[in-house]
Amino acid sequence: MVPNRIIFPFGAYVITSNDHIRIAREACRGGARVIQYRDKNSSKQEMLKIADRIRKITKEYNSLFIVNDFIDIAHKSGADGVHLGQDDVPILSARETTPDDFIIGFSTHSLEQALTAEKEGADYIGIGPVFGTPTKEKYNPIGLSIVEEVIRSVKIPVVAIGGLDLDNIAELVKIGVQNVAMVRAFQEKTLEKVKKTNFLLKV
Ligand code: 3NM
Repeated sequence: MVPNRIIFPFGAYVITSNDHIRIAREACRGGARVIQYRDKNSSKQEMLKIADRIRKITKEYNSLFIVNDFIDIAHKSGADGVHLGQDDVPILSARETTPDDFIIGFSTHSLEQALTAEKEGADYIGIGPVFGTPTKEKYNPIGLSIVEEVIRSVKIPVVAIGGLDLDNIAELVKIGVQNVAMVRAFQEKTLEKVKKTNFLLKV
């Protein structure tokens, strides 16, 4: 079930890296409806400070704010939800400890995982990596046909991720993709790239 408060389609789903606050601000200005704070380097204390600031920015622009991996940081900063991976807390356990309207997104890498995540109550799923990416090196690319199959097989929003850039969005649009998450592509010229992405996705 898609909660009423999920703004769908997302279009450009912006994942922050390094310069989190600037990216979040520019992304919101450019019209991004979802910002995910993904931070593999900072301490929990630093993360909370950054998350608080991103929360304020996203509120101003009425964009959703999702924290990667950490339910506690999401809670404390008042984020709209969390994004979990296959090795994180299972969806069912996360549901037990979070409010009903808390958004739980889940990373999937196959049709089977996508169907399971939907059954277990994920609000949306990530599917990927579509193409090879240094940002998530250990995963093999799944290719466009699996993404297409997943889009046809689940009812919840599907966010394509991994190795995506403005150059390959047209290929994704052809197979029905409405949401793309990107890390590297949004690091520079964030505002401009968010606008272009949403234009290409027609959202
Ligand atoms: N998750 P870039 S791929 C964070 O397949 C992440 O679940 C993936 O980075 C998944 O846009 C990925 O730089 C990395 O390729 C995406």
